[in-house]
Amino acid sequence: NVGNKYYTDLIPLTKDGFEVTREFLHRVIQILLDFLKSSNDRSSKILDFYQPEQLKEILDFDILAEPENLDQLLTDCRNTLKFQVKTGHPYYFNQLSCGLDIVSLAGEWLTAAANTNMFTYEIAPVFILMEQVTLKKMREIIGFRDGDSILAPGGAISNLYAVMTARHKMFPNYKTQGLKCLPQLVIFTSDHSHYSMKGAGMITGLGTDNVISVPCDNRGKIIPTELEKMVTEAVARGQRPFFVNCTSGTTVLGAFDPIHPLADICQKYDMWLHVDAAWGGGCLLSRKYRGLLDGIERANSVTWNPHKLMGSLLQCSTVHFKENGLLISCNMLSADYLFQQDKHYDVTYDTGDKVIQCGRHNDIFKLWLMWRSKGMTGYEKHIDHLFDMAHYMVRKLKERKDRFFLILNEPECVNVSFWYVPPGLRKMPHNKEKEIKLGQITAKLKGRMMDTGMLMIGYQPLGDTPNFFRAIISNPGVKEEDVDHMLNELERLGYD
Ligand code: ABU
Repeated sequence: NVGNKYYTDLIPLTKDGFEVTREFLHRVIQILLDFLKSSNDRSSKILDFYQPEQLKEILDFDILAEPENLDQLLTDCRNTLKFQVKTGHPYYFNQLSCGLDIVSLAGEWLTAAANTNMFTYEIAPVFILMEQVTLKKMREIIGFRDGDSILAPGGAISNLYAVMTARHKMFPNYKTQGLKCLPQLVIFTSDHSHYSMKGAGMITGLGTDNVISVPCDNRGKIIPTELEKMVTEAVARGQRPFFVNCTSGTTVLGAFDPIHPLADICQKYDMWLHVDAAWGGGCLLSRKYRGLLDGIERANSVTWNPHKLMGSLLQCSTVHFKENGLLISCNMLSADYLFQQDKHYDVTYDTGDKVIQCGRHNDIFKLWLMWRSKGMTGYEKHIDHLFDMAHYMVRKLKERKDRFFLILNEPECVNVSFWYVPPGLRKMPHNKEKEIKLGQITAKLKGRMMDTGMLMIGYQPLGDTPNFFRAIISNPGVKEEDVDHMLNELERLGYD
């Protein structure tokens, strides 16, 4: 019975506290197992939605002067999960990261228990080696023979590393002299690419005006001839184009930019080619879909987030460089309290000086363990299944074409974008006015979805296209009947 006990009864504060500790953690695990069970129970809700002010009334967030007992902490744990969205639920299609892999979860528990920092081999020997082997494997899959990689806190930071490293390669004096030694550098990226490219321009001192958006075709893919035109215009303005971002799997439509033509342009104008495959990188594991990233081996750097298509637990983002040595020379600050050069082991295994943060979370164990559990063949099946489900959904939407309107008839990835068309608009010809109405209905339906809690799909506008739904199929537990549920539920919620 832990009811009347306090944190002071747990190890390490109490010498004989192991039994209370065991009981307390068993109860936490029971709460966690209940959460996992309901996350996979199709009759249970994904969320109990409350407005922020209501939730503040329901939950007690106060941190008091006096300690709460362990029973209260268990109630806090249960309530926390009760009001959390179940992102592993098969009816959750809301973000690029859906699902909850149990092996990856086991890795994350043990990662928390090991509670180490990834900056030195000294305190994370197994995890450092695991990271090296896994990242090398990813580079081989990309097609980089040598190179270097690092795990970063999210794809935006991975993309930032790519910009910083490119600048360092071309202008190494920047590290000591700062902006004054640079010409006006310019980044090019498609107008469907992730907003983190603008962020990288802002953070690196280029300014967002110097992150130039290149138009896309009607499938959301960058138009290489437009890129070349804009590069020559920038040169004529006296600017220095130095970085092209090619997106492999855009956030909204899931489009893949053509890598070879962009690589040719980069070669011609001496620019760094970065492939942001944060979303689409997982396709490299499937023989059927790897071709979507044809030419990726020509990139100088690649972002690839295993927490997206590969389904590793959040967060797990990687960035890979073709040239070895650049990461360390770009970021090294040689803090000698951590990175002593006279340690009694090979200090090239210390990763901490390759990164801009000091403390770095261990994001490798959950990925490595999950990958071991599947092997290459299991991962290929995982990716192929996601695409099968997306293709199934597109077929079903086409069968109900009086009630749904596909934004892209043949999406390239597992993003399926569409409007739900309510009864009152079905006879109206498709024009801008109708699109505006459909956009308003989309936001309204999302509200109903969240209030009833049996479905979650994201929505957004894109350029001058008003709000539409973007369903993401990245939970390998999704089956055909779950896709049927999604469409039926949309029709039920949008009956009027
Ligand atoms: N690029 C971060 C993930 C965004 C999304 O889930 O839609």
